[in-house]
Amino acid sequence: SKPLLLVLGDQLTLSLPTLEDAPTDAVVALCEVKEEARYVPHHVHKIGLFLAAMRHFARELERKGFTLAYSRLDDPHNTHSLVEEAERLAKHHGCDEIRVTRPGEWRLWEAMRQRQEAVLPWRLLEDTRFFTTPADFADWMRGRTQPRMEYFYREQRKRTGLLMEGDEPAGGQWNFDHDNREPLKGRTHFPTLPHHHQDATTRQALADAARHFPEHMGDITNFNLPVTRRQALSDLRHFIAEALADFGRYQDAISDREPYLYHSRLSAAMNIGLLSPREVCEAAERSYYEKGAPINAVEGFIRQILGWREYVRGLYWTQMPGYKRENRLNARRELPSFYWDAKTDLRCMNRALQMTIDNAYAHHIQRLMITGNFALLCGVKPEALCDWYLAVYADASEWVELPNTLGMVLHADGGLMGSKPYCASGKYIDRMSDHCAQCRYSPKQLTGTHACPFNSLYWHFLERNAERLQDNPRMKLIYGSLNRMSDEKRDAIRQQAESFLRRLTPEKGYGLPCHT
Ligand code: FAD
Ligand code: DLZ
Repeated sequence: SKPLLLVLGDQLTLSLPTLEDAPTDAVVALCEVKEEARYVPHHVHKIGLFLAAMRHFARELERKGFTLAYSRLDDPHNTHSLVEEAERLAKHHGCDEIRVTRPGEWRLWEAMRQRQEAVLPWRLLEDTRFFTTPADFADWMRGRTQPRMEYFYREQRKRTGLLMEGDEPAGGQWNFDHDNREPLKGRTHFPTLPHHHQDATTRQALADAARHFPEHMGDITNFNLPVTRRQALSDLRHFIAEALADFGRYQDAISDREPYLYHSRLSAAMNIGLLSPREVCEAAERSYYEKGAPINAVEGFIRQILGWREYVRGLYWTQMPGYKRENRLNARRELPSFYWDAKTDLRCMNRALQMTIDNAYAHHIQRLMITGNFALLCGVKPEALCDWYLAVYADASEWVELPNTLGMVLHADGGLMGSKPYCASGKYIDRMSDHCAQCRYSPKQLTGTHACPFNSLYWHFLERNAERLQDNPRMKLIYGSLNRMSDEKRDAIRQQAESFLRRLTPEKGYGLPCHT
């Protein structure tokens, strides 16, 4: 047979199953299509990243001797749909089947499965670039009524041998999270990211992204993501040498000025295939054994990749398609319009949103405890928030975005991602960041014109969801505090929160920026 080997924009890995054992007459296809940039309005950095990385990867494939069919956005015959484009190219090149590795999103997997015998056979291959397959995860899930990441992670450590000394975890503990909660307390110097050279291919790809999608979030001129394996490896080396040692202790810290702190910013490169999660974990492990990097940092970092990243992917593939429709806290509110333009006088929200607009990046605690927490407290509906997270971050693909947003942030999945919601008041934000000193609201006040809105929203959220949450053993203490409040105090908080919620302007239309 003569196959068309379809490589998707987030499958830019030479060892991809699609490319294995390719017959000499096989044609490798990469397709730039507008549908993938528009099904949610992706940040222009994200589109630029995909276009640039796909074009560089195509060159590498040609250098390796593959025959290539490459559809550009400007090609007049481009159908602008991945499935249709693959079928068009297959027909054009006389191929008799299409092979593709499992895509990162259910919608494409389903579309491909439905086409299996329609025009010509589609052969779907398992993605081997993760530590576990969906089938491995389904085995682990079997019989568990309350799956927890921590237990999955320990098995992953044993299975891979990462940070294992015989049967024991390195450093004598599985998890060093209690050492990883320090605020920055006056630290002002942080590692600066490598600046990546932009060659003609990259410059053209970025220009094409900006020209085709001018209404999307972001300004392409400050793009600095790695678009080749070489650039991604340079980011990895930089992280290991400059930031890993402090990754642990400042993992939960938030800064008013600095977007990256001691985070790796490797997610986009890993998600599109430029780096393998295994080599990233192994690089961190080597730094522990050979360079004396602290165990709390190395274990914390490896847990994010070997634990969380695999866990969310396993949940995604075992729970879809029903997972996307979950809304256990019955949240109905539209997304506030300032998620698209950062025009809000809440300092922490303004900074997290502006950094997102500037870099198509926010670190985990900004995503979870600032923009996510705010949406949770306000009762924003899952589909609106999930579409936003999917659109604005360069690393966003539904397999990883959805469980984090719908599950971890909105607690809409009945507790698969977390045994309690990550809800917090202004007090938490004040403890972990330096935003509040520069904000017009005070985290110390609960009601009144200067009170931090997170405070009244926090209690309002707990009151609104009491029926669902108050029997959760991890929420008992906080519901005890709520129940001890006087009726007058509860009324005042309710009024404060409801007046704030009434003033929120919903985003206009589906996902697109509301500025005109
Ligand atoms: P680091 O802090 O340096 O962490 C190292 C690596 O660990 C990351 O690169 C990532 O691969 C992995 N990781 C860390 N936390 C998680 C997690 N919760 N789930 C999965 N992997 C994790 N991550 C994405 O890759 N794509 C997304 O679309 C995405 N959406 C998110 C949405 C929300 C609401 C939240 C709360 C988190 C989301 N995350 C997502 C997880 C996490 O925030 C990002 O992986 C991280 O911020 C990327 O930055 P980094 O590479 O500097 O990470
Ligand atoms: C995100 C994205 C964008 C913006 N553009 C393309 C594209 O033109 N061609 C392509 O193959 N992939 C693109 N992607 C990534 C896909 O959306 C991704 O492969 C699926 O979401 C599955 O993970």
